[in-house]
Amino acid sequence: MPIVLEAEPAPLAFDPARTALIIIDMQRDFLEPGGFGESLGNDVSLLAAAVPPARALLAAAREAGLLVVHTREGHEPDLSDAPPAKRERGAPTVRIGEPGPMGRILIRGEPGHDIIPALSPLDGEPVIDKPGKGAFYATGLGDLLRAGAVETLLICGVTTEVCVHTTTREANDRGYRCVVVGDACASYNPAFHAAGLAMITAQGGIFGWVSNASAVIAALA
Ligand code: TIU
Repeated sequence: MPIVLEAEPAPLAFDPARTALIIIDMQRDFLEPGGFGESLGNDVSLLAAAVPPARALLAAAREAGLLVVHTREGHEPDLSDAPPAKRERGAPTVRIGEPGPMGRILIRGEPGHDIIPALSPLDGEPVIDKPGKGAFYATGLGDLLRAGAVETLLICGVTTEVCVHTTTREANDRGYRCVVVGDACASYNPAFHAAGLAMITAQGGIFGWVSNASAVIAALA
C-alpha cells in the first residue's frame, strides 16, 4: 500500500514493499578521526552529524521490512579495478593503495574500508563494494534492485555531493524515484552539502526528492 512522505519539492507517495534504503559509504576511513578523510585535512566531525539520523532511519527501515543495501567505496588489493586516472589523484603518500592510518587506503579488507560500527550491516543485508563514486557502476546493484522489483530508493550517507549525488543521478537515469534523506547525509564542505541537496529538488525535482530522517520514520511507522 502506498504511503505518503513529506518531501521537497512535493510529497511523494511510495510503496514500502518496493522501496530500498541505500546507505552510501559510511566507512571508517571517511568518518572516523584518524582515518583517510581526516588525513586529507577534512573535518570529520561534519560527517558525524549524519550518523544518528542514519542510524534511526536504518532501524525504521529494518522494522518496516525494507530492503536495506549498504555500499562501500574501495578497490581490490592488486588495484586491478582502480583506473590510473583515479590512482594518480592526490599527493603520492595519500593515494589509493598507499598505507594509511587505518590500513591501505580504500582497499577492500582493510580496517578503514569497513562500515562504522554504529551502522554495521546485519547478516543477509547486501553490501555493495563499488570501485566508483556511483553505486551502479561496475556493481550488481541494478540486478539486485530489479530482483526485488524496487521502484523507490531512500538514499543517505557520505558525502552528499560526491557518492550520494553520483548514485542518485545514476538511479534517476535508471528510472528510480530517489529520495535523498538530507540530515542522514553529510559532506566535509557544508556549502557543498547544501548545494547538493538544493540541486536534487531544483527544477521541480530534477533528480528526485529531499526529505529527512524523522519524516521517513513517521511515514514508515
Ligand atoms: N563516498 C564518497 O563520497 N567518496 C569520496 O571520495 N568523497 C569525498 O568527498 N571525497
